[in-house]
Amino acid sequence: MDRTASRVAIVMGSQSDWPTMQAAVDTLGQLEVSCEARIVSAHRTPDRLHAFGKGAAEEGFEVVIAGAGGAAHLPGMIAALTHLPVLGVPVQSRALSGLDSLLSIVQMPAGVPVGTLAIGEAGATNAALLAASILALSDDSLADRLRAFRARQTGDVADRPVA
Ligand code: RP5
Repeated sequence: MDRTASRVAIVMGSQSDWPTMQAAVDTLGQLEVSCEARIVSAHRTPDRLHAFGKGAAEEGFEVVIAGAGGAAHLPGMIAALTHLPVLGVPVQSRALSGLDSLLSIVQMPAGVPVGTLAIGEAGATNAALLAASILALSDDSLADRLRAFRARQTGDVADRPVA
């Protein structure tokens, strides 16, 4: 495995998914986890999808975050092509507000899992945090950074609302 490679792949079906998926990139950046963002469309670039899924582990990625909207088969197809953990982010669609994306990603048949997060930016952020938690199982310094992240988050919550 290439130890200089990025640890997390963040793939999205379209450029239009970037405003959502950027939250995953930003969150991994805060935790100093290396990642690489790519556009891989299941229906517009099927050969790229196949090459990415087949080669992801060999490229050195340890976790894949895949975001897509609408008939969002991207995360499931990637999960079919790799043994790496795949975290799916349903991107909010115009037609059905992302419910279509969510149902397309979450309801995988038994045997090929996709860890499905919330619709939109919250899902992208949490996919990054979950990816970091997975990597932290064998990375003590990342575990420390995750604990510090949580402590900062807790510290940011005021005791009382500002009236
Ligand atoms: C999916 O279709 C993408 O993931 C995106 O969320 C949605 C719309 O794509 P564009 O038409 O904006 O390229 O493939």
